[in-house]
Formats: sequence, structure tokens, C-alpha cells
Amino acid sequence: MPASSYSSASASSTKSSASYDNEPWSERQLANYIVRAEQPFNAEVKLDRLVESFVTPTDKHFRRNHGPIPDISSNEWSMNIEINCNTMSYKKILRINDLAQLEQFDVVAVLECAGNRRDGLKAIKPVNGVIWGPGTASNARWSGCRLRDVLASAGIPPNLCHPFYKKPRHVEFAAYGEAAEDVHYASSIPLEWVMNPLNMVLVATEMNGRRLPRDHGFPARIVAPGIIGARWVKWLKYIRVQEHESDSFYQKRDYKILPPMANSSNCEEYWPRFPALMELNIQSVICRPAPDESLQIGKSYLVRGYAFSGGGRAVDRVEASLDNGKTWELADLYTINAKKRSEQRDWSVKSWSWVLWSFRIRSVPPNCTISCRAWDAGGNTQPDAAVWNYRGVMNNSVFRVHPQIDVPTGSHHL
Ligand SMILES: Nc1nc2c(c(=O)[nH]1)N[C@H]1C(S)=C(S)[C@@H](COP(=O)(O)O)O[C@H]1N2
Ligand SMILES: [Mo]
Repeated sequence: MPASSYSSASASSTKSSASYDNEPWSERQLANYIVRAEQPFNAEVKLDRLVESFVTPTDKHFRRNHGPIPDISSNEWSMNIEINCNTMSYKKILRINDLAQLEQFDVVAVLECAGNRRDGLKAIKPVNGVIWGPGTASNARWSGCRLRDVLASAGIPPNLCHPFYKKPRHVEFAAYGEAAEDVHYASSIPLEWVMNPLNMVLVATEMNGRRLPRDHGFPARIVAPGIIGARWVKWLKYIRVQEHESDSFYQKRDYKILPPMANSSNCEEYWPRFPALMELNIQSVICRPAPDESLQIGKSYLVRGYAFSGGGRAVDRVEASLDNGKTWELADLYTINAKKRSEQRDWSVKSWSWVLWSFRIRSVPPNCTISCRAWDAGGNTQPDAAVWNYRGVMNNSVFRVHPQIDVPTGSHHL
């Protein structure tokens, strides 16, 4: 869709200066998306598309933005690496070639917006934020260098995170471009998490084997497997090691689970008291049947969906129910190592990819509710009912679908 079909007067951004004249419309396969907002561009993926491939192709990856997409030339791009701790303070400039010289890694990892499934919380009570269905999750392949190596190459001592319990430190990321709620988009994660090589926090320059598209952070973005999407900062401008978490709106106010009495008039009072979200929670969603799909009574049907958890915790099972949760059966799991039975898995391995799962209904009944819930290696599962919070984040209640059931014409079944 050409940018000219949108009137700039309809900009939903709170900043009137933000310009949406140079958005990468030709790189957006709109047929795969439900567009929730045009300015900034916010689009989730249609559910049936999400389970078509194990690794999410770029044209079926959701897009979540708080401002216009910057147009950066990789030759001109540079990023500051800064350290700002009481014992040490300096700055180093890195360019794209500096990153290319470091050892390259790749990881297939879930990226989920903390606002995924916000629609389920809005159904309880109004919430603040873009209304999303379950289509803001993905499992792409990301490549680049490890953030710990980038910090080391800039001279940051690898033992700076010891002892973390006495003096926690944080790594803040800030972005080029404008953001609606702050001077720029920024966020942070604990240094201790970044320094653990098993956590695979990357400064990514590629997605699915090609250079990052503009929508996804060209020329470089943070990839933080197991952690909410809000920390995966795009269009990196600086990375700073400091003694406190980011002061950004997106760290200190947005992306928190506030208690149920918090609302638009009193949230200021609650923001400082609760943590910035980090690790994803356990999640599973039914993608087929999709919302517009109907099932045939008496026929067999393969229910399909995705499941994952946060912090590297592996999904150990997905359960499905056809009687609204009275009884459950095990779904088949397709893991990153293909279809594997649980007894063949080493649960100590950190897990960043989603699992796709399927569940066979032998004979579709005249009326049914299909439910699913996942469990992770930490013993976590999904709550039966959604718990409302003002920002509408982290909704992971048991996922239910009431598909439309078609009765073949001429049938006396009912
Ligand atoms: N610079 C910048 N980085 C950002 C954002 C943003 O608006 N600006 N959105 C964040 C949020 S909330 C999410 S969920 C992910 C979405 O990444 P994607 O658009 O590549 O899917 O990017 C994160 N990084
Ligand atoms: Mo997000």
C-alpha cells in the first residue's frame, strides 16, 4: 500500500513533529497482517500464517513501533559504547565493520510483545495500549555478534558484573529516531544477564539470513532471547553500562504489571513500586482453527498452535481440552530438533525457540470449545482466567476457541 493513501492528519502519534513520509511500505506484505495502527506502524500476523513454518519468515513477522521508521545508511551509521559507573567512565564509537570483525553467532528465538493478547484483558476492562490479538509472537533466526563481545571489544572488563548482588549494573540501549512517549526509544537489561554467554544476547545485523529490514531495526538491533520484545531495541544509537536501569518511559512506566487498583488517574503512584518486565511468561495459543475458519461436524481436524516460555525455560508439554478444561490430553510437540519425545530431551539446556504443537480431533462434535495450556520446565502453566492489569501486558490465560461448526446440508445429524 503506498504511503500516499494515508493522510498525515490521521497520525495517531502524540508528537506532531513525527514524520511518516518515508515508511518502507514496499517491504510490508500486508496480506499477512492485521494492521492495528498505521502511524506508528503496528501490525500483527494472521494466526493461520504463524504456524505455516517453524522459523518465522520476515514477511510473516509482526511489527511493533513507537514512532516512524528511521532511514539509516549503514556506511554512515555509528553506535556509541559507553560505560558510566562510578569507578569508570568512557566512550567508544563502533561502526558496522567493527561488528563484522567479531565472532558471529545465530539464534532462533521467540520475540513476543508483552502486549500480545491484550484484547483478552480489554474484554474485562479498558486497558491502555495498542489492542493486539495473539499475533505478536514470532520465532525468527537472528544473527550477529554477542553483546558481551561487543562490550569486551570496547574495553569493558568482563568481570564488571561481579559481584552482581552487591552492585547490580545495567546495560541501556537507545535508538535512533523518534518515539511517541519519550525523547527516543530506550530500555535496559541487567549486565549479569548480558555477560552470561548462554543467554545469547546479540547485537544482531541479520534476520533469517539477510540484512535486517528497516522495520526490524536496520542496521543493528538488540536480540535478547527469553526476554520481552520491548527490550529488543532497534536502530541502535548507543549501548551504555551504568549503575541504574534505564530512565526511559518504556522501562520505568510502560511494560509493568501494575496491581488491579492502578488506573490512568493513579498509575504514577504505582510505577516506581513494581519491576520492569524482563522474562517472558509461559504462553500457548491455538492458531488453527483460525478465527474465520469453520470445522465440519463428524470429520477429523488437526488443531495447531505455538507455545514458549521465558528465561530459557523449555516447554515440556502442551495440553489440549475439548470439554472446557475438565479433562486434558497431551498434544504432539515439534521442537527445534524436530519431533522429539520428552524422554530424549535434556531439560537443562536453555531453550529460546518456540515449539509448534498439534492435536488431532478424531470426530468434530456439534459444539465444542478447544482449550490449550503449556507447561515449562519451571513447573509454570497458564492461569485459567485472565488477570486484568492497566497496561494490558503479559496475558497468558488458557487459550480458548469456540469454532464455528458446519453441518453438511441434508445431514440429519442434529
Ligand atoms: N527503537 C525501537 N525499538 C523497539 C521498539 C520501538 O518502538 N522502537 N519497539 C519494541 C517493542 S515493544 C517490541 S515488541 C519489539 C518489536 O520488534 P519488531 O517490530 O521487529 O517485531 O521491538 C522493540 N524495539
Ligand atoms: Mo512490545
